Amino acid sequence: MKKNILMISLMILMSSAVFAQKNYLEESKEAKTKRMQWWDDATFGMFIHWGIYSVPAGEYNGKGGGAEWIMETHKIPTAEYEKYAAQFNPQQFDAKQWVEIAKNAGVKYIVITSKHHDGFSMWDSKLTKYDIMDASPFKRDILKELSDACKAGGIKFALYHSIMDWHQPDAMSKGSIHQNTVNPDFNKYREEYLKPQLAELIKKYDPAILWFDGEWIPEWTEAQGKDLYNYLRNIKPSLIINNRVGKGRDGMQGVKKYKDAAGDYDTPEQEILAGAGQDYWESCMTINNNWGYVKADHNWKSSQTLIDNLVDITAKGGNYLLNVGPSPEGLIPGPSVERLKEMGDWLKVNKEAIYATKGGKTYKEGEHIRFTQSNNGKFTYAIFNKADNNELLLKTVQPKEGSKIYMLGVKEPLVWTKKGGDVLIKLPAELPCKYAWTIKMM
Ligand code: H79
Repeated sequence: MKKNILMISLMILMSSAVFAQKNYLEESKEAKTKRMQWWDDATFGMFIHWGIYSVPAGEYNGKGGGAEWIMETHKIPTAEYEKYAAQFNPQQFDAKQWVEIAKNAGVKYIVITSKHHDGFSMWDSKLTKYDIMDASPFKRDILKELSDACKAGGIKFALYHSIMDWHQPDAMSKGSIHQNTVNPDFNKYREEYLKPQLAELIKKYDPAILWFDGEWIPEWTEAQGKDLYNYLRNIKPSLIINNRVGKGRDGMQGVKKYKDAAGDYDTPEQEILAGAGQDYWESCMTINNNWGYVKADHNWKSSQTLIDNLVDITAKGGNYLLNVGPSPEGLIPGPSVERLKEMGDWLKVNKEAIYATKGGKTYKEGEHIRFTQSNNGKFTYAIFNKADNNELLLKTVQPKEGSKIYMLGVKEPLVWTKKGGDVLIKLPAELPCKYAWTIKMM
């Protein structure tokens, strides 16, 4: 009898140890909504692609091509590529300045590369010598400096991390040219390198988001993605994780291929969804042609395009993750800074129509008008980027009978009249900003 009780209590003890790992894949909708709230309200983030690939800056042996992919583009042998680590010495890196730039842009979160596909770790990892502290002369904890500056500046700090790794022998994917082992053991890489490195990152830098990439290699499976998702949220329950943790991404459009795919949000890359998204989603886009720093890339998007993108994405219920690629000296390129500043100036006037808003079913009218709604549903915002004859004609969304309507950044209410079934709004003689303007109505 006594023996039986002992056995039963032992079994209960063992099973509770097993179930101490919570299954976050079965999170309720309410819990997810709560966890995602800050992210949903943030709307605008800054992506930073920075690593030792900024040293070659898009050129190898006199030939152009490749940025953060340069190792693959030019089939650079591992031993040769490693030499860039010894040259990476960004003396002008100033985390506070980067955060200032982000804040002036109106950015609410930063996602920086802790490790890209090249496998170089941008922090002092106990698991490798191929990292910024052991292999570079810089000897500074970049991620700590940046995460501290973010915390001080009220900006969320997040990390991009590549599952694919061209440097770890056990991670060598089928068909990879960076084959430096005979029998790669992917499970070993996963259990003894990838997961412990991520645990290290969470412990040291407390990221709000983990942004995975490089999940398309054949060794990575949806089951491994779900396992990783759960592993990470058990370490930090409030963590937000993108959909590239698993295999659910459907091409560059980045939306879920199947319903129970792992990850909290979809990740269209270099494109914006054609209509309002069904799930949480974020468009990541470059500000010129490349993610990583490329000396010869001067193809900067105009401030008009960047603001139009932000408005379009917001109206469709998504977030905009806009990238910068800092130089090997540690500077965010001037043309990026200028454009970000223009966005920030625009947001100072129009922020109410962007942050903490919902995209609507009616998210646009024609090519020049987009609609957003305040989270509480009280206000509708019509954002337009073409102001002809000092008037605006609205056909689809109308103000409440007898209500006052305003332009953000202008004190006096605007005069409006019904014209047939449409609404004609007289615009102020002087507009409060460049690029696009917002009508606020009930
Ligand atoms: O980090 C930046 C790029 O280096 C990285 N993602 C951004 C954020 C990137 N990696 N690859 N690509 C961009 C393009 C790769 C596309 C493909 Fe595919 C991978 C084509 C086939 C495999 C996309 C994913 C389409 C199918 C799976």
